[in-house]
Amino acid sequence: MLTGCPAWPKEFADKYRKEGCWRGETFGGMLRERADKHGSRIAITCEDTHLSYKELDERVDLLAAGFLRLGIQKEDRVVVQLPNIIEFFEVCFALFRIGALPVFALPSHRHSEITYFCEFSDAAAYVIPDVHSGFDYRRLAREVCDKVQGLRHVIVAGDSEEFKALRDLQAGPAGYPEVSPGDVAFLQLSGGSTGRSKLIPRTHDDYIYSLRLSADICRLDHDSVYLAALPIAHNYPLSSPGVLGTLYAGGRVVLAQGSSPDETFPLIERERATITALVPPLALIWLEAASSRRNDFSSLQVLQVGGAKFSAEAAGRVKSVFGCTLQQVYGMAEGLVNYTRLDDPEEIIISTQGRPMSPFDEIKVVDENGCEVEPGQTGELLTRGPYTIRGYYKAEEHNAKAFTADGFYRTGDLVKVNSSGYLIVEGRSKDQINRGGEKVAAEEVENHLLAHPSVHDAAVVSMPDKFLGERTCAYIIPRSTPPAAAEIKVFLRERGLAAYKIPDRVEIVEAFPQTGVGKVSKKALREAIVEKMMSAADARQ
Ligand code: AMP
Ligand code: DBH
Repeated sequence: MLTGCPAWPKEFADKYRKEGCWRGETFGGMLRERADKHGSRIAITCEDTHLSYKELDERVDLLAAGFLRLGIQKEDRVVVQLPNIIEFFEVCFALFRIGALPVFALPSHRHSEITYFCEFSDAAAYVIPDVHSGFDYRRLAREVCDKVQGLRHVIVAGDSEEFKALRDLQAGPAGYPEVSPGDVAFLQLSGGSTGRSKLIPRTHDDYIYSLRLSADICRLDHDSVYLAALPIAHNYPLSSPGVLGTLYAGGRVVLAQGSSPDETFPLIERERATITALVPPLALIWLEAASSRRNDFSSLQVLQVGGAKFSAEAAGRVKSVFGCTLQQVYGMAEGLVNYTRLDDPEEIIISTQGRPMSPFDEIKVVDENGCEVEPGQTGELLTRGPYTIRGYYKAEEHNAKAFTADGFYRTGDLVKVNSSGYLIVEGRSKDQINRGGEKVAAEEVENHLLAHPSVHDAAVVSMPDKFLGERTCAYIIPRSTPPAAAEIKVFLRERGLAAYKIPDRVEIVEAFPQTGVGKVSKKALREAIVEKMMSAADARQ
């Protein structure tokens, strides 16, 4: 394993192999096999381009050789920040094939996040599009290069300006370093609960197992068409079953450029999509839009909703509006994924977040003292299993807290388990805001706020929101002259923070409420903002 990545203890690794979870496949090999078997079938559709498995495999070979020639080696980290374009697959599979590791940044990340990923992972290269959604990533790359000394290459899909163009990297046949199924394949990001995102090492063996199970549970096969409406670098559209699960099953991935009904509904119709994945706020928009349009959704068999809690009320409308099965998905980039099954009773599909996908997933629900609660009671979910990591990358101190001594990951989610073993997510104990599926670590934003000259102290909490589920509210104690909310937002943006982390609301206070032991009471702050919102609503009536 890559240095800094805690491995599964031998007895567990042996068991997962013996039980047939880990079958010794690698991503490089998987694509080759699909190309040999399905050759001319279309793997990926992006606008008017259709790429077959064979073509994808050939392009990956050329690029893998190009990466090697550039000096990218096995175990080198490469920060990949690509949107839903074909190059995402070419780059990732080429890196997989030579044993180099993509670090999956999201298109919404800005220089604060990217600089950190490059520095922390000691990245050899950074891969970007030229311009996407009106944002010029080459500008971002310049800022990153100014800060990160060790970054050797910036590679651009499209017009590269002073950087290297992806299309110029291709090289002739090369011998590849040997890649083992137990090797780390890439570093995925956690939503973060303490400060910055943690990096999550996933191996070929463990991740491919999760793809196989996901594809099976979602009944994917050659005829499946997965519409990728969410950014595919995120673990959910990447793997549950997502784009990689679809390729595993030999199906076809259709890349949408945006997630709005205008961009996606005609694609579902034209490409005859059979399955797609949404976060709850988007599902609400789709539900609303679908009832007033005449699009043909008859190809759609499964509509997945996950990433944040989906209300039972909205869940109950999916079947009649789209004429397909709803599947709730509760997962995490650290591993464990829960699904409602396609043939589950309606009641289960509407009111639970599913059950673990593997019979080898172990789950425990514990109270604050770490003792298991009575069945049906709410507590924190702990989990361990064949595709759940045993520790974050280079995070020894944090790992000691985030995992139990016997290797269970502390999810920070408050859940209860019903009598059939299905999970219901009730809340969260970690200091994170779930903004419609986008996770915001309170501490990360607080640290940025504290850098403002007028800010004495800061506390970021969630406030309820009908549409996103939660939004962020930053409470600030000023030093002297209180800063204006707009000024705070501009300040954070200029520090290069992704837009979804900029507080939706800023409240200036003189002091924070405290808990019995004198800690900031975020609970009291959350209650205060709810009260304020309610009295403002009353005043309007
Ligand atoms: P991340 O750390 O970004 O991988 O986000 C994983 C977290 O998202 C989980 O630990 C949950 O807090 C949350 N989450 C994911 N899916 C759901 C869901 N269906 N319902 C409620 N929370 C969810
Ligand atoms: O929110 C998530 O991180 C998530 C949701 C659903 C996830 O990682 C997954 C499925 O795999």
